[in-house]
Amino acid sequence: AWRKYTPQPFTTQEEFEKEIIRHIETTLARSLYNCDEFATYAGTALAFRDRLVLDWNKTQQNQTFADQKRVYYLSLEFLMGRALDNAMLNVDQKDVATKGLADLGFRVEDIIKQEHDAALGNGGLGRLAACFLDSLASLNYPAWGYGLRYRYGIFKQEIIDGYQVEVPDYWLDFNPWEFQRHDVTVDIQFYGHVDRWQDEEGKQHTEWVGGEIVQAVAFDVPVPGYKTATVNNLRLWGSKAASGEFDFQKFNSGEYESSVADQQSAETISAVLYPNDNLERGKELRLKQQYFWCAASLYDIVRRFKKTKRAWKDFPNQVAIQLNDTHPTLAIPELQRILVDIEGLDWDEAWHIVSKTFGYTNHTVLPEALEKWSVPLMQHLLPRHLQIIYDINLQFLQFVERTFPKERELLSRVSIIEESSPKMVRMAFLAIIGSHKVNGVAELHSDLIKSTIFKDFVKVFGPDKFTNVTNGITPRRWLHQANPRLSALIASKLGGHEFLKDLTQLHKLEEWVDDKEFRKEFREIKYANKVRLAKHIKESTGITVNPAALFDIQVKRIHEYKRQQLNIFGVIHRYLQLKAMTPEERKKQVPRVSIFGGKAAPGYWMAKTVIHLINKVGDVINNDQDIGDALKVIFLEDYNVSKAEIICPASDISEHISTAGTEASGTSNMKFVLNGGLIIGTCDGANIEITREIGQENIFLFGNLAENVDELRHNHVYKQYVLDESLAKVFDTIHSGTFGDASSFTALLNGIVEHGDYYLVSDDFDSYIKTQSLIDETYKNVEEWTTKTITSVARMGFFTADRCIEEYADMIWNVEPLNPTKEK
Ligand code: 26Q
Repeated sequence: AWRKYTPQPFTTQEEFEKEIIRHIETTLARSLYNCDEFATYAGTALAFRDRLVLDWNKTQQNQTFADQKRVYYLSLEFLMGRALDNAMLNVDQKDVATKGLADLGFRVEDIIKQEHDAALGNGGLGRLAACFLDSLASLNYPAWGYGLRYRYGIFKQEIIDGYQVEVPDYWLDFNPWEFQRHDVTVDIQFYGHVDRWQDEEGKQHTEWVGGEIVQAVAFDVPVPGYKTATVNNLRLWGSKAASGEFDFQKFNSGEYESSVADQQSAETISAVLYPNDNLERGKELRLKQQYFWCAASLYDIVRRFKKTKRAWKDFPNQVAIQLNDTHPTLAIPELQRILVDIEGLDWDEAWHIVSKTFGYTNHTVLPEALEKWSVPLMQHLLPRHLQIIYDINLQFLQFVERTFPKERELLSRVSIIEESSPKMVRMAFLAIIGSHKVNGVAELHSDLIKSTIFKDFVKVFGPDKFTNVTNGITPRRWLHQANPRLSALIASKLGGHEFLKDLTQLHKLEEWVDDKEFRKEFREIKYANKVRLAKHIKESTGITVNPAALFDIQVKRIHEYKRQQLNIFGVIHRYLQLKAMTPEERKKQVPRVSIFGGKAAPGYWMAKTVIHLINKVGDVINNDQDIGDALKVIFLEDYNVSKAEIICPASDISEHISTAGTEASGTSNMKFVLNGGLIIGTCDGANIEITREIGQENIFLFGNLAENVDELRHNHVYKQYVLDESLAKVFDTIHSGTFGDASSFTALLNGIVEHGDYYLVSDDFDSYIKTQSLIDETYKNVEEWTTKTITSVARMGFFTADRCIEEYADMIWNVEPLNPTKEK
């Protein structure tokens, strides 16, 4: 029996103020007379943390007591952003905090800004994990996240002379949101060798004897749900030297330096997030990170299961483990090793348990992003796991051979081991074989993986093993927190904020689409959000932009497949057209601000060239007296979650223009539309489903379709190709040195003109600029634009992460929510 929960409030504003002051004076030992914004942030965070912690403890106790199936979400990335604003809103006490802080002489926005983003991720995959945690808690699922506690998150990006410069992101100076669990540690081994022996009864035993031991220490982060007492746990593992006999002896025997070096080498494992997004690069330390985190998490999960004293065959009824991409795939051979080598189960029994426990989510079809590890490296670092992988493969290939006896080539195609030199372990194949369900993240993507990279596995396992769960976003952070005025306006029409927990209710907004007052307020909110972004642009770049201009935004990791180059070529084309006009004609054009943001992987030279080009083009256009407000080009440095919260509510148009078939889903497309912006996009990823939901009259689609990509690529290589005339003019302008030393950009242009234009920029250019003109025309009609944006918001209910989580829970995890109990 459970009662509906209303979060425990700070009874009064005075009580809240008292709590802040108590923390500042005692916990932080600071005098109120020199209490700056940072100390006030710290005091406020600690006051709210206190509110979460009691519910957190109770949730964990409740989940243990209920003893039902739990979900474990394994992700190497959790892009959480800031926690304080989210905590205030989830416990529904932001108004009290705002008033209390005002009373103490501070503005709540200034206090919230003091917090450092938790930036433990690269982009979409990491942010998806964070949205899922929010939904899991908000829907009361018993769920834990497991990740790594990186000392350095994704680097901070500075733009210096138009170039990206990476600065380390040390974020742990003061982090009130984590609790180190000194009592929760796991020793993790690496290297070493494998022993085999037979006992008296003739039973075979296998034991991996490690060479290096590193200790994993748990750091727990509370994850509050929205207006519920459920506070789930995100457990991040930090690495440190194991404090064994050995090190102690080393230390005492005068090998001080080498003992310190061991310490540092152990701490290196969780030191830094790899900054590649959609690219893998076979580095030993990355593999060490993966094993360290998988082994610690599984030890923890198995320990928790063993406390229930259930039989092993019950394991998959108690535990669902979701693999966020292939990064945690080693969890599969690790669980098999625990069950066979340590717990003494026979192979088949163990494998049955393993393959019922895991689910695998694929996030990419790009070949360069598919993880492969060299066999020699794995042999060296994880000798027992390599044996287990070979045994899994043997069993699997024997099964394939029995089922398809006539198809010899099929065996090498589906083998976990790629017969290259050196041999490679294909992690995606291992993940498929070791899981009971495999899902893609949008319909097109889920179809594509079935017909391309995993085609043979559909044949081997049948189509039911493969499914789709289209991504979603949490409306709490991406509407209520990022755009409080729009959230309040919607609430005023829908009878409160309930829609934030059932986003399909948004459809009722369509009843208001013709309401004059509503439309006016809706537009005013968009304008105010653009003013807020314009202010941020002024502060960070010194450039003044006109908030009445059309804000055209593309923010995401910089990658050739996402085609920021197409966007900037389009900007140059616009500039050339404006230059060719008379001042009178120019005045009649819709003024535009083209805004870019995003990080390039530090070793991704072409992506860095694109950033450089955007900045150089901006320098020229922004300082051209002829152009004035007609066109501005902005590169916002250090795009991250907290900046996205300012950016997403401020778009008129956002760009999601990947080569068709390359962007698995995209999630920022959803954030922009939910905040009343329209999209220019290709028929790719979730854009297709967004179109289906909001109506094709409300989205600006352009470009070639995924089904034609192969043929177009082929044509570039084997047929005479004439470059689109407008694009040729753009290239001539770059070549002429208009944007500085042209040689900086030759590789970028040659990739298109001479080397096959792999991402089909030239094929889509004409369609792109025509669609941009259509956008200008449409924007001139304020009423038409308003109708499109309101209608789109009303139809975005499908894209809540809550819907995703319910789909995972039903189709993949088979778990039920556990409603919180709360004593008054
Ligand atoms: C792999 C090996 C070694 C080092 C790094 C990596 C690595 C790291 C991050 C590989 C891939 C990633 C990130 C991928 C990613 O963010 N994919 C995005 O996932 C989103 C959520 O599903 C989708 O919306 C995007 O379309 C997809 O690009």
